[in-house]
Amino acid sequence: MTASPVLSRDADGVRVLTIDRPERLNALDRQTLEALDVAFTAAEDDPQVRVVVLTGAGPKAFVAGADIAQMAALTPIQAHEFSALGQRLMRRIERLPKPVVAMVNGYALGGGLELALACHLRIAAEGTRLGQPEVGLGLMPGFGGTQRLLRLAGRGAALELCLLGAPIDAARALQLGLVQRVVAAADLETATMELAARLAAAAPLALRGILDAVLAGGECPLEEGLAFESARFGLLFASQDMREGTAAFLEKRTPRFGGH
Ligand code: DAK
Repeated sequence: MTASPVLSRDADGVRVLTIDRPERLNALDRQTLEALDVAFTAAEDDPQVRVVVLTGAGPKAFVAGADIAQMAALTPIQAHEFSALGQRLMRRIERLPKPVVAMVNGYALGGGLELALACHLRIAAEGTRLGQPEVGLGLMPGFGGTQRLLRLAGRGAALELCLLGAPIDAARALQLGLVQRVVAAADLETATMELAARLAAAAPLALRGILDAVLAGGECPLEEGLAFESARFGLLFASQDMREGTAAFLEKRTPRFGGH
């Protein structure tokens, strides 16, 4: 049996998934996309998992893109299937009812940036370079990059990144809102795990409501988004965690959320 290209470890409600192809700068081949799909499905199904952190093995790259060597040999039908597999994975991540944090530890290019953009939050190391260089290969983003860049950073930034294909540095990515935080490479893991621990201690049903409402709001008119938010807000009043959170505030103590 060959080893999975995705490593998984758990720590206090946080599942850390590591794409483990450092010799290929963690490029996404079919096997890796399939393994990620399995890993995210398992994380969703496991009630012990409250937060997922996604990263790449080695010091150089988060993910340097789709695997160009594998992609170059695809027929149009296979390319369509490859794109569908990738897009399904990105959608699964984006729709995961638990926060997913991308720990971007180096190059996030092409499919790698698209993967990071599908996560809910991104924290990047200084020195990271992010971009959509597909145009240089005679291609265009195929895992949702045009759409998620547009929604996150606006039309100008999406067109700049995709049309020119030139990578940007972490500081510019922060300025564009593509990443939420930039830290020194040596501090990346600690900073990410602190963020993840904070999310793991929060009320899971409240997080889920927020994730669902923000995602839905990006895809529908304001009136529908507001109605969705009200419905989900009301639903939280049926949760024990809402009772616990408000009681803890009034009793001046730290709440303990059980996810019910
Ligand atoms: N795929 C395959 N191998 C890769 C790779 C990639 N994306 N990126 C790097 N590698 C391999 C290199 O070939 C090299 O292998 P060896 O030569 O050692 O055998 C090894 O990883 C180390 O890389 P380098 O030697 O190149 O390392 P450097 O530090 O010199 O350069 C680099 C790092 C990131 C600047 C460079 O490796 C690079 O430019 N990599 C390619 C980046 C890129 O163009 N990424 C975008 C890929 S295209 C679609 C669906 C999805 C997509 C498209 C269509 N549909 C089917 C519709 C998505 C496309 C993409 O993501």
